[in-house]
Amino acid sequence: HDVDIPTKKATFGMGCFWANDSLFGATLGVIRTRVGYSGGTTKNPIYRSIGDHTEVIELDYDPKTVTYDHLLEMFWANHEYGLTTKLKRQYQSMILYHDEEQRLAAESSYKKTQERVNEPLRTEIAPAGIFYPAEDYHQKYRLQGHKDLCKSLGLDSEKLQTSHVAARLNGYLVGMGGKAQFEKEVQSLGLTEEQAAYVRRELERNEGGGLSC
Ligand code: MHO
Repeated sequence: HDVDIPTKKATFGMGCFWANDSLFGATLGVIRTRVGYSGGTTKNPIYRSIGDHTEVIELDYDPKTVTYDHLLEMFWANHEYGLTTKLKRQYQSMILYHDEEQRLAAESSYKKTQERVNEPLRTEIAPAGIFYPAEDYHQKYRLQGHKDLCKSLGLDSEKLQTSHVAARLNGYLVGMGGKAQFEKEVQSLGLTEEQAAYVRRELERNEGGGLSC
């Protein structure tokens, strides 16, 4: 691990996991991200044979910097969960909790959201079970579109799931997090001048553009 502080896990299904990887990767307090399949019962799912699993994102977050409640707010604000949209199981809205505290917070945020939107929600709340990491090419998907940058960062299969800087850049490159936050922490990311300039340019080009999949 390139950032070694105590973290907790959070797991969410919020549609296509590429977008959520970028959204949370640029969120302060999120240390590492990885995408995968969970929430089902079939063995060893892969992208082309996902079984009854769902695309989810797994976060390692620093609870001193970002609260689970804040992550839940981001969950509700950034995907489809109402009855009006018919979703495949692959894109099921889902909160997989890791302890009792997360379960209570998830259930209470669900109630609040239901009162606000005043329609039944499709969101499933369940204990986190086995998480199957997705194939390498799905990890930090937006970052991997920048081959030279990836090469210069020395990202291997393991680092695609454990690198803090990879999580951050995967967000910044598509405009998540924003320029002000990037400038505040760019020193601590350990980038070369050239890498920083490249990311800054992409960030400026994409900021405000929103997420797409
Ligand atoms: N539209 C994309 C979705 C990818 S996703 C990780 C595709 O069909 O490839 O579900």
